[in-house]
Amino acid sequence: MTAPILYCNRESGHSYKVALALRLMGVPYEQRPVDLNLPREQRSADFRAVSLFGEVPVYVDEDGLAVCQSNAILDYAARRYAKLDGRTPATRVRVREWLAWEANRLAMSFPHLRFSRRFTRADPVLEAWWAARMQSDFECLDRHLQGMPFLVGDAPTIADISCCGYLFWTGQADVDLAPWPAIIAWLERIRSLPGWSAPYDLLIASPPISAGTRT
Ligand SMILES: N[C@@H](CCC(=O)N[C@@H](CS)C(=O)NCC(=O)O)C(=O)O
Repeated sequence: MTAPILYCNRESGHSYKVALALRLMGVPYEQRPVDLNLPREQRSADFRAVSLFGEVPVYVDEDGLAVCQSNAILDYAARRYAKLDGRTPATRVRVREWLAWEANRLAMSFPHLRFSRRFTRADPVLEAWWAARMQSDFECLDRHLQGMPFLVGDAPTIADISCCGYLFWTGQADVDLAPWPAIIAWLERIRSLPGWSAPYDLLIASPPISAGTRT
């Protein structure tokens, strides 16, 4: 058995989700940065060998099993380490519903808007579409969090970790969270969890995103 490895990038909120979950679970592992400026076929051979889709994050566990896709990794880690999961079959189902929602909704709006505004500008029509979709996603999240400390009840789960992954970077996209106070309060609760660390404190240095890079 060897220490698990997380292939990641410092500007990737999907990588941050996994790094944060492992930190909160107390799982020791090694981070290996991936240069996202390079075409996929030029990325390191060890990364290409484990990355089914050519993207970060990829987690390689103690037994050498490689798991791709941030939410699949969160699901795997919650089961393997028996942490940050629902306590009953019904709540574990709720947790996975949020993972699927995040992948289809949240991950398709704000991360793209942030990448466009911070790194490589996309077509304004696309930006407008992401911004509109983000509004609707943030409204859904905010509505759900009103009167509920975490997405699935009283304790944090991988659902929270998945959905918060990019939201500590709203300032980078000039998005003000003021219209969504329940999200602000929820992020504050996540920040207060023992072991919480901000994205740039948790993820090791990677080659900076170059002008023109698209992900
Ligand atoms: N659905 C994937 C998305 C992963 C993703 O978009 N990764 C980006 C960085 S955040 C990436 O590796 N981009 C580089 C590339 O596609 O070549 C997940 O949840 O892990």
